[in-house]
Amino acid sequence: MTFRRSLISAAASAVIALAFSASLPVFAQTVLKAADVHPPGYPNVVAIESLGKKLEAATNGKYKIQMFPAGVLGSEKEMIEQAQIGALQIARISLGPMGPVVPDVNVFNMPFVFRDEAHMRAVIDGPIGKELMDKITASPAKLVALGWMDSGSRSLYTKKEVKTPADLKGLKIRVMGNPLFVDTMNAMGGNGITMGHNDTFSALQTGVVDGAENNPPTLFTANHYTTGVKFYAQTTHLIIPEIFVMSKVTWDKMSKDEQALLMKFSREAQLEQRALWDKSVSDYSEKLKAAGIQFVSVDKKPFYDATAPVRAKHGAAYADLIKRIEAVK
Ligand code: BDP
Repeated sequence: MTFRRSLISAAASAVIALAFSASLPVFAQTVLKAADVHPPGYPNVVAIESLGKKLEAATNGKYKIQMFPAGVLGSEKEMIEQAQIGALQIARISLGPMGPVVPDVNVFNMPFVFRDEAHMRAVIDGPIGKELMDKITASPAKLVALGWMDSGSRSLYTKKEVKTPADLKGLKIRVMGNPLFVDTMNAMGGNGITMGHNDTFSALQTGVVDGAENNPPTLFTANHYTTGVKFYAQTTHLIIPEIFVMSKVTWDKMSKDEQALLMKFSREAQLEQRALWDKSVSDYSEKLKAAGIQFVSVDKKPFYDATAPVRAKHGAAYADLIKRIEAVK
Protein backbone atom coordinates (compact mmCIF):
# COMPACT_ATOMS: atom_id res chain seq x y z
CA MET A 1 0.00 0.00 0.00
CA THR A 2 1.44 3.35 -0.96
CA PHE A 3 1.53 6.17 1.53
CA ARG A 4 -1.25 7.99 -0.36
CA ARG A 5 -3.51 4.93 -0.46
CA SER A 6 -3.06 4.21 3.22
CA LEU A 7 -3.93 7.81 3.98
CA ILE A 8 -7.12 7.48 1.91
CA SER A 9 -8.13 4.24 3.56
CA ALA A 10 -7.46 5.70 7.00
CA ALA A 11 -9.62 8.68 6.11
CA ALA A 12 -12.39 6.39 4.85
CA SER A 13 -12.39 4.35 8.08
CA ALA A 14 -12.52 7.55 10.08
CA VAL A 15 -15.59 8.73 8.15
CA ILE A 16 -17.36 5.39 8.68
CA ALA A 17 -16.50 5.40 12.39
CA LEU A 18 -17.76 8.96 12.69
CA ALA A 19 -21.01 8.09 10.92
CA PHE A 20 -21.68 5.26 13.36
CA SER A 21 -20.60 7.12 16.48
CA ALA A 22 -22.74 10.14 15.63
CA SER A 23 -25.50 7.70 14.64
CA LEU A 24 -25.87 9.48 11.34
CA PRO A 25 -28.23 7.65 9.01
CA VAL A 26 -26.12 5.05 7.21
CA PHE A 27 -28.01 4.58 3.97
CA ALA A 28 -27.32 5.37 0.41
CA GLN A 29 -29.17 8.46 -0.67
CA THR A 30 -31.71 7.79 -3.40
CA VAL A 31 -31.65 10.50 -6.03
CA LEU A 32 -34.97 10.77 -7.82
CA LYS A 33 -34.52 12.23 -11.27
CA ALA A 34 -37.34 14.56 -12.29
CA ALA A 35 -37.75 16.03 -15.75
CA ASP A 36 -39.67 18.86 -17.35
CA VAL A 37 -39.61 20.44 -20.80
CA HIS A 38 -39.86 23.90 -19.26
CA PRO A 39 -36.90 26.02 -18.14
CA PRO A 40 -35.81 26.69 -14.56
CA GLY A 41 -38.14 29.16 -12.88
CA TYR A 42 -41.28 27.92 -14.68
CA PRO A 43 -44.06 27.28 -12.11
CA ASN A 44 -44.09 23.50 -12.68
CA VAL A 45 -40.32 23.22 -12.28
CA VAL A 46 -40.35 25.34 -9.13
CA ALA A 47 -43.17 23.30 -7.56
CA ILE A 48 -41.40 19.96 -8.14
CA GLU A 49 -38.13 21.37 -6.78
CA SER A 50 -39.95 22.50 -3.69
CA LEU A 51 -41.56 19.06 -3.31
CA GLY A 52 -38.03 17.64 -3.48
CA LYS A 53 -36.80 19.88 -0.68
CA LYS A 54 -39.68 18.84 1.57
CA LEU A 55 -39.16 15.16 0.82
CA GLU A 56 -35.45 15.43 1.51
CA ALA A 57 -36.05 17.16 4.86
CA ALA A 58 -38.83 14.79 5.93
CA THR A 59 -36.78 11.66 5.12
CA ASN A 60 -33.55 12.98 6.66
CA GLY A 61 -31.95 13.03 3.26
CA LYS A 62 -32.87 9.51 2.21
CA TYR A 63 -34.55 10.91 -0.91
CA LYS A 64 -33.45 13.83 -2.98
CA ILE A 65 -35.00 15.15 -6.18
CA GLN A 66 -32.68 16.24 -8.95
CA MET A 67 -34.46 18.34 -11.55
CA PHE A 68 -33.59 18.07 -15.25
CA PRO A 69 -35.45 21.03 -16.77
CA ALA A 70 -35.66 22.50 -20.28
CA GLY A 71 -36.16 19.18 -22.05
CA VAL A 72 -32.60 17.96 -21.44
CA LEU A 73 -33.90 14.40 -20.98
CA GLY A 74 -35.90 14.55 -24.20
CA SER A 75 -39.48 15.07 -25.28
CA GLU A 76 -42.46 14.30 -23.06
CA LYS A 77 -43.04 11.09 -25.03
CA GLU A 78 -39.47 10.07 -24.24
CA MET A 79 -39.86 11.13 -20.61
CA ILE A 80 -42.92 8.90 -20.27
CA GLU A 81 -41.03 5.98 -21.78
CA GLN A 82 -38.06 6.52 -19.46
CA ALA A 83 -40.36 6.64 -16.44
CA GLN A 84 -42.08 3.44 -17.52
CA ILE A 85 -38.83 1.51 -17.39
CA GLY A 86 -37.54 3.24 -14.26
CA ALA A 87 -34.81 5.28 -15.98
CA LEU A 88 -36.57 8.47 -14.87
CA GLN A 89 -38.39 8.71 -11.55
CA ILE A 90 -40.69 11.73 -11.94
CA ALA A 91 -42.03 13.01 -15.24
CA ARG A 92 -43.99 16.27 -15.32
CA ILE A 93 -45.90 16.20 -18.55
CA SER A 94 -49.02 17.48 -20.23
CA LEU A 95 -51.93 15.07 -20.27
CA GLY A 96 -51.74 15.42 -24.08
CA PRO A 97 -48.90 12.94 -24.70
CA MET A 98 -50.31 10.65 -21.98
CA GLY A 99 -53.34 9.94 -24.18
CA PRO A 100 -51.62 7.39 -26.43
CA VAL A 101 -50.30 5.63 -23.29
CA VAL A 102 -53.41 5.72 -21.09
CA PRO A 103 -56.33 6.32 -23.49
CA ASP A 104 -58.77 7.05 -20.64
CA VAL A 105 -57.13 10.44 -20.04
CA ASN A 106 -58.21 11.62 -23.49
CA VAL A 107 -61.51 12.69 -22.05
CA PHE A 108 -59.70 15.78 -20.66
CA ASN A 109 -57.81 16.23 -23.93
CA MET A 110 -60.88 16.92 -26.03
CA PRO A 111 -61.48 20.37 -27.51
CA PHE A 112 -63.88 22.53 -25.47
CA VAL A 113 -64.63 19.75 -22.98
CA PHE A 114 -64.30 22.28 -20.14
CA ARG A 115 -66.33 25.51 -20.13
CA ASP A 116 -63.38 27.49 -18.79
CA GLU A 117 -60.34 27.14 -16.53
CA ALA A 118 -62.40 27.40 -13.33
CA HIS A 119 -64.50 24.47 -14.55
CA MET A 120 -61.37 22.42 -15.29
CA ARG A 121 -60.01 23.15 -11.80
CA ALA A 122 -63.29 22.15 -10.15
CA VAL A 123 -63.17 18.87 -12.08
CA ILE A 124 -59.54 17.94 -11.32
CA ASP A 125 -59.95 18.92 -7.67
CA GLY A 126 -63.03 16.74 -7.27
CA PRO A 127 -63.88 13.04 -7.57
CA ILE A 128 -63.44 12.92 -11.35
CA GLY A 129 -59.87 14.19 -11.04
CA LYS A 130 -59.15 11.51 -8.45
CA GLU A 131 -60.75 8.82 -10.64
CA LEU A 132 -58.59 9.75 -13.60
CA MET A 133 -55.42 9.69 -11.49
CA ASP A 134 -56.45 6.26 -10.22
CA LYS A 135 -57.01 5.08 -13.78
CA ILE A 136 -53.47 6.11 -14.73
CA THR A 137 -52.05 4.32 -11.70
CA ALA A 138 -54.15 1.19 -12.27
CA SER A 139 -53.37 1.06 -16.01
CA PRO A 140 -50.63 -1.22 -17.33
CA ALA A 141 -48.50 1.88 -18.03
CA LYS A 142 -46.31 1.34 -14.93
CA LEU A 143 -46.80 4.93 -13.78
CA VAL A 144 -48.19 6.30 -10.54
CA ALA A 145 -50.10 9.57 -10.81
CA LEU A 146 -48.89 11.98 -8.13
CA GLY A 147 -50.78 15.17 -8.88
CA TRP A 148 -52.23 17.64 -11.33
CA MET A 149 -50.95 21.00 -12.41
CA ASP A 150 -52.49 23.92 -14.26
CA SER A 151 -51.69 24.81 -17.82
CA GLY A 152 -54.36 27.41 -18.50
CA SER A 153 -55.88 27.47 -21.96
CA ARG A 154 -54.24 26.77 -25.27
CA SER A 155 -54.80 29.29 -28.04
CA LEU A 156 -53.45 29.67 -31.55
CA TYR A 157 -50.41 31.72 -32.51
CA THR A 158 -49.56 32.35 -36.12
CA LYS A 159 -47.65 34.67 -38.42
CA LYS A 160 -50.85 35.50 -40.31
CA GLU A 161 -53.96 36.69 -38.50
CA VAL A 162 -56.55 34.00 -37.80
CA LYS A 163 -60.08 34.81 -36.69
CA THR A 164 -62.16 32.02 -38.20
CA PRO A 165 -61.70 28.37 -39.17
CA ALA A 166 -61.51 29.52 -42.81
CA ASP A 167 -58.43 31.64 -41.97
CA LEU A 168 -56.63 28.48 -40.85
CA LYS A 169 -56.94 26.85 -44.25
CA GLY A 170 -53.58 25.69 -45.56
CA LEU A 171 -51.72 26.60 -42.35
CA LYS A 172 -49.53 23.96 -40.75
CA ILE A 173 -49.96 24.16 -37.00
CA ARG A 174 -47.79 22.26 -34.54
CA VAL A 175 -49.76 20.19 -32.03
CA MET A 176 -48.73 17.78 -29.26
CA GLY A 177 -48.17 14.12 -30.11
CA ASN A 178 -51.63 12.61 -29.93
CA PRO A 179 -53.91 11.80 -32.90
CA LEU A 180 -56.72 13.57 -31.05
CA PHE A 181 -54.94 16.91 -31.51
CA VAL A 182 -54.31 16.30 -35.21
CA ASP A 183 -58.04 15.64 -35.62
CA THR A 184 -58.81 18.75 -33.58
CA MET A 185 -56.56 21.03 -35.61
CA ASN A 186 -57.78 19.60 -38.90
CA ALA A 187 -61.40 20.10 -37.79
CA MET A 188 -60.58 23.68 -36.79
CA GLY A 189 -59.50 24.31 -40.39
CA GLY A 190 -55.70 23.92 -40.30
CA ASN A 191 -53.24 21.06 -40.74
CA GLY A 192 -52.12 19.57 -37.45
CA ILE A 193 -48.44 18.55 -37.39
CA THR A 194 -47.15 16.69 -34.33
CA MET A 195 -43.72 17.19 -32.81
CA GLY A 196 -42.18 17.51 -29.37
CA HIS A 197 -42.28 20.82 -27.54
CA ASN A 198 -38.55 21.37 -27.81
CA ASP A 199 -38.57 20.96 -31.60
CA THR A 200 -41.27 23.56 -32.10
CA PHE A 201 -39.04 26.63 -31.87
CA SER A 202 -36.92 25.66 -34.85
CA ALA A 203 -39.96 24.42 -36.78
CA LEU A 204 -41.53 27.87 -36.35
CA GLN A 205 -38.30 29.62 -37.16
CA THR A 206 -37.60 27.66 -40.34
CA GLY A 207 -41.20 27.77 -41.54
CA VAL A 208 -41.74 24.01 -41.23
CA VAL A 209 -44.92 25.10 -39.44
CA ASP A 210 -46.88 28.34 -39.71
CA GLY A 211 -47.95 28.43 -36.11
CA ALA A 212 -48.60 26.52 -32.94
CA GLU A 213 -50.96 26.65 -29.99
CA ASN A 214 -50.18 27.03 -26.33
CA ASN A 215 -50.61 29.16 -23.21
CA PRO A 216 -48.89 32.56 -22.67
CA PRO A 217 -46.12 31.31 -20.32
CA THR A 218 -45.04 28.69 -22.87
CA LEU A 219 -45.31 31.04 -25.84
CA PHE A 220 -42.95 33.35 -23.99
CA THR A 221 -40.51 31.05 -22.19
CA ALA A 222 -40.00 28.77 -25.20
CA ASN A 223 -39.19 31.91 -27.23
CA HIS A 224 -41.81 31.06 -29.84
CA TYR A 225 -42.79 34.73 -29.84
CA THR A 226 -39.41 35.59 -31.39
CA THR A 227 -39.93 33.42 -34.48
CA GLY A 228 -42.12 35.81 -36.42
CA VAL A 229 -45.50 34.80 -34.99
CA LYS A 230 -47.52 37.98 -34.44
CA PHE A 231 -51.12 37.03 -33.70
CA TYR A 232 -52.42 35.16 -30.69
CA ALA A 233 -56.03 34.21 -31.47
CA GLN A 234 -57.86 33.53 -28.20
CA THR A 235 -59.55 30.30 -29.24
CA THR A 236 -58.91 28.59 -25.86
CA HIS A 237 -59.79 25.37 -27.67
CA LEU A 238 -57.93 23.12 -25.25
CA ILE A 239 -57.83 23.41 -21.46
CA ILE A 240 -55.57 20.51 -20.60
CA PRO A 241 -54.24 19.94 -17.12
CA GLU A 242 -50.66 18.81 -16.63
CA ILE A 243 -49.78 15.82 -14.54
CA PHE A 244 -46.73 14.56 -12.69
CA VAL A 245 -46.21 10.85 -12.47
CA MET A 246 -43.72 8.56 -10.79
CA SER A 247 -42.18 5.45 -12.24
CA LYS A 248 -43.91 2.45 -10.67
CA VAL A 249 -40.49 0.78 -10.43
CA THR A 250 -39.45 3.51 -7.97
CA TRP A 251 -42.81 3.73 -6.19
CA ASP A 252 -42.77 0.01 -5.40
CA LYS A 253 -39.40 0.37 -3.66
CA MET A 254 -40.74 3.00 -1.23
CA SER A 255 -42.31 2.12 2.11
CA LYS A 256 -46.01 2.84 2.71
CA ASP A 257 -45.07 5.79 4.94
CA GLU A 258 -42.75 7.21 2.31
CA GLN A 259 -45.44 6.85 -0.34
CA ALA A 260 -47.93 8.68 1.91
CA LEU A 261 -45.40 11.45 2.48
CA LEU A 262 -44.80 11.80 -1.23
CA MET A 263 -48.55 11.99 -1.88
CA LYS A 264 -48.97 14.69 0.76
CA PHE A 265 -46.16 16.81 -0.71
CA SER A 266 -47.49 16.19 -4.21
CA ARG A 267 -50.84 17.67 -3.25
CA GLU A 268 -49.00 20.68 -1.84
CA ALA A 269 -46.97 20.95 -5.05
CA GLN A 270 -50.22 21.03 -7.01
CA LEU A 271 -51.47 23.98 -4.97
CA GLU A 272 -48.13 25.77 -5.02
CA GLN A 273 -47.95 25.46 -8.81
CA ARG A 274 -51.48 26.85 -9.13
CA ALA A 275 -50.64 30.01 -7.23
CA LEU A 276 -47.47 30.50 -9.27
CA TRP A 277 -49.38 29.71 -12.44
CA ASP A 278 -51.94 32.47 -12.12
CA LYS A 279 -49.22 35.04 -11.62
CA SER A 280 -47.15 33.70 -14.49
CA VAL A 281 -50.07 33.91 -16.95
CA SER A 282 -50.58 37.59 -16.26
CA ASP A 283 -46.85 38.37 -16.16
CA TYR A 284 -46.10 36.61 -19.44
CA SER A 285 -49.19 38.00 -21.17
CA GLU A 286 -47.88 41.49 -20.38
CA LYS A 287 -44.41 40.57 -21.65
CA LEU A 288 -45.86 39.17 -24.87
CA LYS A 289 -47.90 42.30 -25.47
CA ALA A 290 -44.86 44.46 -24.77
CA ALA A 291 -42.96 42.39 -27.35
CA GLY A 292 -45.62 43.19 -29.95
CA ILE A 293 -47.71 40.02 -29.92
CA GLN A 294 -51.32 40.93 -30.67
CA PHE A 295 -53.92 39.14 -28.57
CA VAL A 296 -56.86 38.74 -30.94
CA SER A 297 -60.29 38.02 -29.50
CA VAL A 298 -62.22 35.60 -31.66
CA ASP A 299 -65.71 34.21 -31.78
CA LYS A 300 -65.20 30.72 -30.33
CA LYS A 301 -68.52 29.35 -31.57
CA PRO A 302 -67.35 28.45 -35.11
CA PHE A 303 -64.33 26.62 -33.62
CA TYR A 304 -66.57 24.87 -31.11
CA ASP A 305 -68.99 23.82 -33.83
CA ALA A 306 -66.20 22.73 -36.18
CA THR A 307 -64.79 20.38 -33.53
CA ALA A 308 -68.11 18.66 -32.72
CA PRO A 309 -67.16 15.60 -34.84
CA VAL A 310 -63.93 15.27 -32.82
CA ARG A 311 -65.88 15.18 -29.57
CA ALA A 312 -68.31 12.72 -31.11
CA LYS A 313 -65.53 10.43 -32.33
CA HIS A 314 -63.16 10.55 -29.37
CA GLY A 315 -65.76 11.09 -26.67
CA ALA A 316 -68.13 8.26 -27.62
CA ALA A 317 -66.48 5.86 -25.20
CA TYR A 318 -66.79 8.38 -22.33
CA ALA A 319 -70.32 9.68 -22.84
CA ASP A 320 -71.34 9.18 -19.20
CA LEU A 321 -68.15 10.71 -17.86
CA ILE A 322 -68.57 13.72 -20.14
CA LYS A 323 -72.08 14.25 -18.77
CA ARG A 324 -70.64 14.17 -15.25
CA ILE A 325 -67.92 16.65 -16.25
CA GLU A 326 -70.54 18.98 -17.73
CA ALA A 327 -72.57 18.76 -14.53
CA VAL A 328 -69.66 20.02 -12.39
CA LYS A 329 -70.36 23.63 -11.42
C1 BDP B 1 -47.07 23.21 -22.45
C2 BDP B 1 -47.05 22.12 -21.43
C3 BDP B 1 -45.99 21.10 -21.72
C4 BDP B 1 -46.13 20.60 -23.13
C5 BDP B 1 -46.17 21.76 -24.08
C6 BDP B 1 -46.38 21.28 -25.52
O1 BDP B 1 -46.78 22.69 -20.16
O2 BDP B 1 -46.11 20.05 -20.79
O3 BDP B 1 -45.04 19.81 -23.49
O4 BDP B 1 -47.20 22.65 -23.73
O5 BDP B 1 -47.11 21.91 -26.24
O6 BDP B 1 -48.14 24.07 -22.20
O7 BDP B 1 -45.78 20.26 -25.89
